[in-house]
Amino acid sequence: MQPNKAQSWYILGAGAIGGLWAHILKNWGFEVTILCRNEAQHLLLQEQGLSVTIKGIEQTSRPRSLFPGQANRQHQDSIGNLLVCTKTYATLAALEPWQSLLHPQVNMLLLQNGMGTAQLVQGQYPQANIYCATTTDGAWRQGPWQLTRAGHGETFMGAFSHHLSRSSVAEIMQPLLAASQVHKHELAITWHTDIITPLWHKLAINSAINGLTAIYHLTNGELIEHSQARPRLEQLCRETEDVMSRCHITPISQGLLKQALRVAQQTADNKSSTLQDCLAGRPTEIDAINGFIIQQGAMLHLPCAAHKQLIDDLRKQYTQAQLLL
Ligand code: KPL
Repeated sequence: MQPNKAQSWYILGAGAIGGLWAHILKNWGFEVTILCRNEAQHLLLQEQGLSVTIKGIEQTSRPRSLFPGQANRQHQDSIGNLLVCTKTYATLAALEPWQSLLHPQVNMLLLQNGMGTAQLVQGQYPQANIYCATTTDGAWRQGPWQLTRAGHGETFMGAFSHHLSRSSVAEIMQPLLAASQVHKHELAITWHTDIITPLWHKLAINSAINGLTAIYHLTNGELIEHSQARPRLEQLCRETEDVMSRCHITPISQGLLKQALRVAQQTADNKSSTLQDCLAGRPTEIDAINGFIIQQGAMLHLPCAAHKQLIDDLRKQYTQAQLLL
């Protein structure tokens, strides 16, 4: 039997986007529980609440939270619906402490950058009902449990697991989608019957922008005219489009290069998430972005030289930075 408490959501990886969803879902009347990494995080959240600044106005919500190994966990219901917003590379490790609480047929909604993680999660949790989402919403963390909403975009979600129907809206997602219909201005979520297409399109744009901004230390806008980065961006776009077409992915309207430049322009003052990761000394998600394209290309005997060079350059730079610390 599938868990059906559609009004109750657990959130793993409550950083900027996960925190934003926790706050909004709580305001919409859902029962929200944040899965914290440790007791200190949990205590801080319970003490100060989750503060979100939207259009200059700060609001605080008070979602429930849990931390691994909590004494009263045996009285805890199993986790039926889980929104996962962790960094891609940290997903399996982040799920691990909660494994015993996950309902075998847990509904997992992965809202993350890049691609490839859903396959890994499905491998580890074969009975899980996996859904994926991709968003153009923006948010950033000001501090622990404090975040600011940046851009207002749109979110597509759809079924990933082979055993799920893609065409009809999953019953479990109906309350979420219905609430979003009413509060579109807060979070605009739409069901997509072929989620792989928007996931690929977002990945393609990120693969053109993110790594290069980190290598040359540029804001997204500075990338557009940069004498060294721009030709590399164009080559990345050509290679990605080759892979996409051989994988039978619907092409991006007006072409990837035009779209990537448009997004770079629209987010001109942003530091990409990859540059932010590099500056903070965190691992990047580049393996789930450019690495995924290289992997798909390899299966089709496409070399993806520009993507490989990008990962090499980033790795060298990142390792050097680590050595200098
Ligand atoms: O999604 C992004 C990211 O930084 O990961 C872009 C679209 C490049 C905006 O910064």
